[in-house]
Amino acid sequence: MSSQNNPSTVLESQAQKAKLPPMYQVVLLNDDYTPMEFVVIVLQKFFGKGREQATQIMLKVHREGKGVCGVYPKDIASTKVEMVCGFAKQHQHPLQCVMEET
Ligand code: TYC
Repeated sequence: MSSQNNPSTVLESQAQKAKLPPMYQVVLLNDDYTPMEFVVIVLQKFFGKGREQATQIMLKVHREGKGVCGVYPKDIASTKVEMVCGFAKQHQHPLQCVMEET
């Protein structure tokens, strides 16, 4: 039997073709005014990071200009961006957060 006619092969090839949804990085941008401690709190509160990892990500953003907080499907990434921007605004910090397709 050719592989084309074998039903299990047909199912397998369809499974291989099934596309994963596009994923988005949520990225924090550096600025000169947002306190370091506030950024650490944001990484813990919205991205589930521990204090140590949150501090490392914050320092990377501070030194390199930006850093990845997490990778999510589009609607989750978009919600995180809105929540972080809203939280920063409430506290009158200029912290910026954006999403980028991976
Ligand atoms: N650069 C800020 C400062 O010196 C700290 C900071 C880090 C701000 C990360 C934003 O995403 C950021 N207070």
